[in-house]
Amino acid sequence: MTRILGSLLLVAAAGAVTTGAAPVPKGSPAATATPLGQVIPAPASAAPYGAPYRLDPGTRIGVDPTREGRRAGDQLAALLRPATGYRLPVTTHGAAGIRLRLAKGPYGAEGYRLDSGRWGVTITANEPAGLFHGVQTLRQLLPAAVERRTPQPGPWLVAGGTIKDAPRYAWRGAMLDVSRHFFGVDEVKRYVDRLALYKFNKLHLHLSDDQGWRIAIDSWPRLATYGGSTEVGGGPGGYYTKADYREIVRYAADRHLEVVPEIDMPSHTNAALASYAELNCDGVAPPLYTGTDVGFSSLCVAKDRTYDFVDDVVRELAALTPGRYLHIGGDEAHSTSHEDYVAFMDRVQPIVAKYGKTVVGWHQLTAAKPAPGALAQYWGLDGTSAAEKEQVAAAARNGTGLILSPADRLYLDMKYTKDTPLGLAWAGYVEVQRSYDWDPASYLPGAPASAVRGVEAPLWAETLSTPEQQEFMAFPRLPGAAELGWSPAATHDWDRYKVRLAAQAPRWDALGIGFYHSAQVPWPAA
Ligand code: TNX
Repeated sequence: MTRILGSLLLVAAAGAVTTGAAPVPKGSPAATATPLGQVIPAPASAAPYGAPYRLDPGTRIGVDPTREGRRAGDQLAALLRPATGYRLPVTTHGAAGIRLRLAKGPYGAEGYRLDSGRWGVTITANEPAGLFHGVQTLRQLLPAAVERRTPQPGPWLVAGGTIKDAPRYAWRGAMLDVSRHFFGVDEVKRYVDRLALYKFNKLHLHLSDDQGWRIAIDSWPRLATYGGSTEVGGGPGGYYTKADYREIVRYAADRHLEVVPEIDMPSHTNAALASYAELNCDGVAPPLYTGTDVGFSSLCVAKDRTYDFVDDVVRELAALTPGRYLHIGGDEAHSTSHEDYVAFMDRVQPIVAKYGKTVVGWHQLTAAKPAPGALAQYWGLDGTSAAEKEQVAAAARNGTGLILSPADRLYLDMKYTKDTPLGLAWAGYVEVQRSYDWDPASYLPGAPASAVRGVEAPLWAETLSTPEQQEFMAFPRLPGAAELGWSPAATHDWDRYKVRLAAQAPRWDALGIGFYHSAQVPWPAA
């Protein structure tokens, strides 16, 4: 009821705005501001009141006189200039319609407060990350046309009121599989742009698998030059030079995403085994692999040389990684005995620690002894055996943190329905409601809610080879993952969520995102 009243007030107020610019025509749909809470992920609280702010050609962006303050202002200006056509100077003094302020308050490391009214919009945060997330909220409060890169008519209204917002979880991840098919630097940046809009803060890159090794390692150069030379289906593959990789890390960091690199071990290693015969127990390099089977390859657990290799790779990768985490895979080691698996993880986890990083592993790591502080990424599904779930839950009770990526909820490579032209279906079909409608805190029986560090949506690429295909599988499920990671449990409600989700469609159109038009979502008429 309050929500409806709020929107009515906004509509009324929008018609009455007089800022000196041309009057807003009454009844024109563009003349009403997006309701304050109509954002994904849902903010922790949104209290609409008063008149909206209207950007005009004289709007200035006021920032703190610090490097970080200026950078946040420059990013906002770059976002708004093309569609508004306004100059939007970024200034450290004098009046400004939009203010970005770094100031101590109850916002946490990533939270922010947004105040808006006829007088302007102010976003306040403790940290630059909070300002950035607040800017993403402001972006979604503006009309979808703001995403276009050519001048649009406006008007540019921001509903009046106050949003106080902070994330539920510290880990809000998305994973790209760049191994099964290779995606270049620009393609990764494009996905990062999508993630930033929804307040994700981790970009997990699956950098090695049977079909391709994608990161240059100076001490083992053939990993990339040979091991990276193909992909599923036999295409040319590719790899990131260290300069490429640093560019991805920088681009992500500018958008407050931390890159989590993964080298999957001891299985999923055919590309490495093919590149160096000495890594094989029998000393014979297998051919490169371009199929889609899993679990057939293994590093030679008994050979010391294997750990020289792991040490070199982890050392070079850690040096490229400003973030705290390094993912060592550990899934589907079907051709490694349990004893060998445990022995391998006992030797590899200390190497990660030696180079100053914290281990993340797929949840099979809990069959070994996870290192202190390690995180396990759970990718089971409803049908996973009770024993396997309990193994993970027991580790969680023992202090291992959990990242939840249930395959039948958050695997973005699962088909939506039987008719989806792309993707796999081993975890079933995952429609939009199924993907969204669960609670991370109570998801895994026997795991304490406090063990859950957050959620992550992986996008495996056996069937995906273009950004358009990635986006079709990611949208509209990716924003749901973002909301599970960010929004308080109290805001979780499919019937309301689907309305907010539908309202994103014009924004995706403006951004050139081709999404799956799920029949579960009340999309606006085209
Ligand atoms: C399982 S999830 C895998 C991947 C596949 C994916 C396909 C996980 C840790 N392993 O190797 O690409 O399924 O959906």
